[in-house]
Amino acid sequence: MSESTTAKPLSANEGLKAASRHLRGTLAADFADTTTGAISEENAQLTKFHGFYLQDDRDLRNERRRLKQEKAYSFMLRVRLPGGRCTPQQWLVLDQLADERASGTLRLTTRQTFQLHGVLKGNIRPVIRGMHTVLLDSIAACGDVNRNVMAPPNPERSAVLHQVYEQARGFSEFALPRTRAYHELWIQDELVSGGEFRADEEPLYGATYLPRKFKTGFALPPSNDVDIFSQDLGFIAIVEDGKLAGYNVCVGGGQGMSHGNAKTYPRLADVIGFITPDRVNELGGTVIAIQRDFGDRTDRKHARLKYTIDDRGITWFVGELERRLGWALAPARPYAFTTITDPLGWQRCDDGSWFYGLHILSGRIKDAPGWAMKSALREIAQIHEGDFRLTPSQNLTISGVSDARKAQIEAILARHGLADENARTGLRLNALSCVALPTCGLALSEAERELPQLLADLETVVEEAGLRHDAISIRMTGCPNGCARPYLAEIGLVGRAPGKYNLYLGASFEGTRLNTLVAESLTHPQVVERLAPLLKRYATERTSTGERFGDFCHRVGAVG
Ligand code: SRM
Ligand code: SF4
Repeated sequence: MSESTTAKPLSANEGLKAASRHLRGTLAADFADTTTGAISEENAQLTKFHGFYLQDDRDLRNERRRLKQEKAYSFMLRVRLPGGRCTPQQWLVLDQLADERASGTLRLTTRQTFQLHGVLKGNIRPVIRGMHTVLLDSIAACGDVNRNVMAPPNPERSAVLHQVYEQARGFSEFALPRTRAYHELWIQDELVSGGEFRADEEPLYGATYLPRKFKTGFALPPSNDVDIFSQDLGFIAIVEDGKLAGYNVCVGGGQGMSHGNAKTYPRLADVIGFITPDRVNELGGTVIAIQRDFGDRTDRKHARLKYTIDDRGITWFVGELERRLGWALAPARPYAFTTITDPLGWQRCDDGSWFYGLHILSGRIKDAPGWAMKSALREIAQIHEGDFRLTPSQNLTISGVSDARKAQIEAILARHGLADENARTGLRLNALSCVALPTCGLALSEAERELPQLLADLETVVEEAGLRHDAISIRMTGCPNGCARPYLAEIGLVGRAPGKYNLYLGASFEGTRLNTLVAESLTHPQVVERLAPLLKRYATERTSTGERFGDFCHRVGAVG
């Protein structure tokens, strides 16, 4: 299938996928083995396609090594949740599974879904079966396939929003792998070790799936809440005369890079033209097929669509796309993004109902003394008649609330110490961080656990400078892979080593311009030292036209 023209050997994962009998590998036997909490390296690659990763608690590594025990293995499981929508019933099941079968917390991700951490090997099946009872799954939440499809969670419950969401959900279904391995292994128990293998058809992916992960998002201007230019494939809804006319298509976005490897870089997607809504699946499927056939299967650090496009050129890509489609894209239509921020607090919708946007720092849902987020949301789920929408900024929208229920929800939030969650500084409300330590095997530094103190330190500066109500985006990750999309933040902090961060400045607030590296390996105090004078200058020297911090950094030469 691959037309990739290189003599280099294929990466190890390619052989693995090919031999996996459509993602079955020896998973059945591995999960039957109760002598270890781990699975084989090969199977650990395959479980990603099923939505879960082998991890170990890195806080416990030294102690376990000292005691000559195996690492504290467990799994992170990611739910597939197109557009981030879930029902109260689904919420309650995940809440319970987190308590009974995982680490007791839920984590909202930057792609609008849930992660459970600390799922022991023996709990994988019960968790997946529990999810299955409320029609949730984790298929293709990770792996070399189209991942969780993003869609705007927040704006009005309008007909257009609904259409865009349905289109995103439809595309998620369309681009799912067709293998029955997930159901056989985790739900039906049909395939025991060595059992008969029934060949599956994978018309879109073939036997070796994609060279690398693939990400799709739908945006509805003026909000770029899904960070559309960071997606491999983006659909920007164009509304004319109050109706959905179609989508501008963009391709080749991505964030991941590696320190010290100039061949890897974050890239903004290119807008390549306009299509009508009925052509979304056909176009999206064709983009995926081109990446399947031309993506670099020899080097996983060079295997995303962004590199395929940069290696061959966008003109080649559009030509190949239109050749396969048999029709040409129309010229892109005008659109404008003005924000990425989630609306917080109560908002009235077109249909007369309300939604409540709730800020949740780093998307971590847990209970702490005086701050019982998990219990509060459980209670809300027990009385809620609408749905929940997870946002790309790791926040939550409680959507479809009637006048009668508003006061009840407010009372629950207040009783659990959450009345003022949205009354934070503009910096905190626009902060994201990735999970990083202790679970992420790739973390070079802390992120989620470091962010609260960093924000507290910067908030002192922000308050003194009179910037409390100014939205400034700050995103922190524990390594350069870019899971909190740090290269699209006005202030980006990227882990370099334990306690050390690279500082990036100057992205546009609405996610249309990447930031620039301005300092390497700063400690936490050095980050504050470096940002404090700049924030103070911003307070007094910004233009009177609402100049954003990222734009200010460019104008005053703070960015290279
Ligand atoms: Fe990510 C790998 C967490 C969004 C780029 N990401 C990982 C892993 C699975 C680590 C691993 O491979 O062992 C992390 C698990 C940590 C943990 O303990 O939970 C992880 N990524 C996350 C999440 C949970 C961050 C968060 O705090 O919310 C996000 C889950 C999204 C989801 O629900 O599907 C998450 N990851 C992203 C994003 C943002 C996005 O997609 O909008 C990116 C940048 C966009 C992109 O893909 O270019 C991202 N993650 C990566 C990469 C680098 C990919 C690359 O092309 O270089 C890796 C490493 C890899 O794939 O080798 C990675
Ligand atoms: Fe892990 Fe790096 Fe992603 Fe953070 S950015 S979750 S440290 S892979």
